[in-house]
Amino acid sequence: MGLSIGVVGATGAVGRKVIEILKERKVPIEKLRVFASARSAGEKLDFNGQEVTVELLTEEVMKDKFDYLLFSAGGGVSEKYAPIAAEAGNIAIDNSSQWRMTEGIPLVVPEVNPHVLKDYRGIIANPNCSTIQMMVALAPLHKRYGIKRIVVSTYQAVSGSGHNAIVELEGQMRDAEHPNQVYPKKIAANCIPHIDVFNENGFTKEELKMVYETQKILEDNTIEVNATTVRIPVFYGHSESIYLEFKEEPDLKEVREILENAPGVVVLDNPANNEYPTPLETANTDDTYVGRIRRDLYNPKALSLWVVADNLRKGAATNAVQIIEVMEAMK
Ligand code: A2P
Ligand code: 11C
Repeated sequence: MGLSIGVVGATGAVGRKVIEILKERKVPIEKLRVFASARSAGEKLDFNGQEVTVELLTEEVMKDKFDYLLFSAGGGVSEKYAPIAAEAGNIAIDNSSQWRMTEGIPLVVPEVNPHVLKDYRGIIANPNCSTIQMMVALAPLHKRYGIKRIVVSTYQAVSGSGHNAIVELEGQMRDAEHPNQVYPKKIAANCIPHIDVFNENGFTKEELKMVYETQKILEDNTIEVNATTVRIPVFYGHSESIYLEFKEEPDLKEVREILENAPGVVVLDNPANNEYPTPLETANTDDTYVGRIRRDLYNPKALSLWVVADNLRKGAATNAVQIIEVMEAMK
């Protein structure tokens, strides 16, 4: 028997990717239902060559029986509907930030902490895209050397802000006068050090997500994270410049070996041949790419890395679909 799966926010940038990846990874689906707002209810989406009609999201439909519901319709929708789905006995995998830091709700990167899913039902949180790729790359190094401090700057694609942001960048690339509605400033030919809202401590919510989600996933609240998150005029793929201080001195050769053997990681690091990951070259794949691996000039216990992944795939949809795969494998 196949699975009964529902996608909430199915017409959005992540929702569409979820449907694509369910098909690509051959998740055994018996019934797929797709939900969105009144704006697009009634529209047809393609799944495996079959038309699926977008249904209006209501409290009642969330009480139907699903093996998995995948939410990517924003925090407000997840706040209201994921508990209704969970209460009805469904597993709700939520892509928003709504439930990530709630105690008792697992925050999962399947390559890193699948153990928290054992015997669990209810709401499961998918981490923020910038956190996911950082965890895939850093968790194996943390295991070996113990991370003390992370200083990270991100270079994030506009697709992280949803479909309207993709349209905004396209518009401004054609016509510099195209107005900015999603971002506070023009994004074409620019970079904006402002993702999500500012907190009173001067960090943005996106930056604080990277701090607290990292500590929750690695189960270590002593890890210090300092993040600066920046939007750049790239469509798909987030990049991160990461400086890491360890408790133990890392061996550079061993670091490469650990990363080469880490699940979900591809090392692309041969500067002499201009080999390092870029978002344009790695987008549309599910791996997390690591390059520019180098020791700090002053601190022998510190390294720098460059990490790139497709934010809609590994950073969102693929990670959510992998959670289904891991849970099915645990049955
Ligand atoms: P809709 O197409 O009906 O607006 P994105 O992040 O790319 O902007 O996509 C957001 C997704 O979330 C879309 O599928 C959108 O549906 C859906 N969505 C937004 N608000 C609601 C809501 N109140 N109820 C159901 N779906 C919603
Ligand atoms: C971005 N990281 O690129 C955001 C998108 O908490 O899931 C995802 C926001 C979140 O803008």
